[in-house]
Amino acid sequence: TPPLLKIGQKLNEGKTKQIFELVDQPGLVLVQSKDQITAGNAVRKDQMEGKAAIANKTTSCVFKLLQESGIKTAFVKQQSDTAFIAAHCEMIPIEWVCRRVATGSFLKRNPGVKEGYRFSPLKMEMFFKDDANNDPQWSEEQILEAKFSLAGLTIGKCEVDIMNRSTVAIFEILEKSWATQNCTLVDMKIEFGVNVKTQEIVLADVIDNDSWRLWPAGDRSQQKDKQVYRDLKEVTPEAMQMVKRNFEWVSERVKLLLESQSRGRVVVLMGSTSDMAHCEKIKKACTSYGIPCILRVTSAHKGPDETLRIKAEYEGDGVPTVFVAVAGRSNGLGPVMSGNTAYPVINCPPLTPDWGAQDVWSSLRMPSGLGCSTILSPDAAAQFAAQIFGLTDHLVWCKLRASMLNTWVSLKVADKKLQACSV
Ligand SMILES: Nc1ncnc2c1ncn2[C@@H]1O[C@H](COP(=O)(O)OP(=O)(O)OP(=O)(O)O)[C@@H](O)[C@H]1O
Ligand SMILES: *[C@@H]1O[C@H](CO)[C@@H](O)[C@H](O)[C@H]1NC(C)=O
Ligand SMILES: *[C@@H]1O[C@H](CO)[C@@H](O)[C@H](O)[C@H]1NC(C)=O
Ligand SMILES: *[C@@H]1O[C@H](CO)[C@@H](O)[C@H](O)[C@H]1NC(C)=O
Ligand SMILES: CC(=O)N[C@H]1CO[C@H](CO)[C@@H](O)[C@@H]1O
Ligand SMILES: [Mg+2]
Repeated sequence: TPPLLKIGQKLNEGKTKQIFELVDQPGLVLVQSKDQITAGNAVRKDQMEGKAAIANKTTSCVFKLLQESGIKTAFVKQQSDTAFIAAHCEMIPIEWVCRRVATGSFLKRNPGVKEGYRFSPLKMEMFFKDDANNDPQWSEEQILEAKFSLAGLTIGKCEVDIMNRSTVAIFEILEKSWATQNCTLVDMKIEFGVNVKTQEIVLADVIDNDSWRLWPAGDRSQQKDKQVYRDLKEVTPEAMQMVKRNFEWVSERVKLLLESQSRGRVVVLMGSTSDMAHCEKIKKACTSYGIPCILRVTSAHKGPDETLRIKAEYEGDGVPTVFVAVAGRSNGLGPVMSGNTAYPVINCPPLTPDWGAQDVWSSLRMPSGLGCSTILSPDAAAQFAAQIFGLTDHLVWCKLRASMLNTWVSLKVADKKLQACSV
C-alpha cells in the first residue's frame, strides 16, 4: 500500500485537474484528474465515468516511456487510479503544437493545404494559453517580448530554443513508439514548466488522449483521439460509449509502447582478460541502452577453433547479435570474426600510448570482403551497436534520440552560463 500522503492546500484547479501541495514532500505536487471530458473550451461538458482513470493510465505510461528514454519530465510516480505525483512547476503558458500531417485547425489557418500534407521536418506552432481569447497563435518574437518569468527563470531565446528542440524530440519518440502499433501520430500538443526546485525546463502537465491525434494504420476514419468527441453531432449515451471505447483502445495500447519489439545482444570478445576494464566499459554503456551484453575471452591467433566455436554458439540461437572485438597489439580477432559471420562486427582495440598509432592499422586495413568497423572509445562502440539495434528496437532508438537532445541542451545551457559570466 502506498504511504498515506499529507495533502496540503490546493494550488491550482483547471477544467480537468486539481493540483495539491504535498505537506511532507516540498517541491512535489499531487496532480488529481477530474472525471469529465471537455471540448471547445468546456462548451460541451459531460461527465464520462472512468475517463480520469483512463487518462491517468495514458499519462503515466507515456511519461514512463519518455522518462526511461531520458527526457526530463515533471512526472515522478503514479499515486492512485486518478492521481500522480509530479515535480512542482510554474507552467509556461504556451502550448507547443507539433505536426507530422496537416489536419484540423492547420487547414483552416492555411487554406490551400490539403489534409494529409506531410511535414518533414516537423511543423511547430505555438499558442498562448488564454481561454478568453481562444488561445491565439503566437510567433517566437511574441513569446520573447512577453518576457515570462517563472520560478526565477526568464523565458528568453535560449529557453524557447530548448522547448522547440524538446518538442521535436518528444514527438519523434512518441511517433516511433506508436509506429510499433501501426499507428500514425498525426500531431501533438504539450506544455512545459519550470521546476521550482531546479529551475530546469521540463515537460509538464499531462499527455493524454486530448493531447494528440492518432490514426491507426494512418487512416483518419479510424481515428482514436479526442476528435471523435469533438465531431459528435449529438451527445447520446451510445455516442459517449463509443468515445469511451476509443479512449480505452488507446489506453490498452499505450502499455505496449513500453515493451521492446525485438531482442538483441552485444557479445564482446576479448583476446585477453588484461583488457577486462575496457570491456566492462562497453558492457556498462550497453546496459544503459537496455541491451544485454556478454563478455567472452578468446584469441583468434592462439585459439581460432574456439573463436569460431563461440561465434557458432551465438549464430545458432537466432538472437540478433553485434560482436565487438577487443584485442590489443595485432587485432586478428575482429577481422577473423568479420570474415566468418554475417552479423556486424565492431573493432574496439584497447590502444596503448607506445605502439597505438601502429597497432590501429591491424583494425583498419582489411583484406577485401570484410566490413568490420573500428571505434576506439568503448562508450562509442556501445553507442554504435545501439544505433544498429535502434533500427528495429524503438526503445533503444528513443534512448539515443533523448541523449542527442540532452547533449544539445547541455551545450546551450553551458554557453548561456558562460555568456552571463563574461558580461
Ligand atoms: N506539475 C505541475 N505543477 C504545477 N502546476 C501544474 C502541473 N501540471 C499541471 N499544472 C497546472 O494545473 C492546472 C490545472 O490543469 P488543467 O489541465 O485542469 O487546467 P485547464 O483547465 O486545462 O487549464 P489550462 O488551459 O491552463 O490547461 C493547469 O494550470 C496546469 O498548467
Ligand atoms: C524551432 O526550430 C525550427 C527548426 O530549427 C525553426 O525553424 C523554428 O523557427 C524554431 N521555432 C522557434 C519558435 O524557435
Ligand atoms: C502492423 O502491421 C503489420 C503489417 O500489416 C502486421 O504484420 C503487424 O502485426 C501489425 N502490428 C500490430 C501491432 O498491429
Ligand atoms: C484517447 O483518445 C481515444 C480516441 O478518442 C479514446 O478512444 C481513448 O479512450 C482516449 N484515451 C484516454 C486515456 O483518454
Ligand atoms: C484506473 C487505472 O487504470 N489506474 C492506473 C493509473 O496508472 C497506473 C500506472 O500505469 C496504474 O498502475 C493504475 O492501475
Ligand atoms: Mg490543461
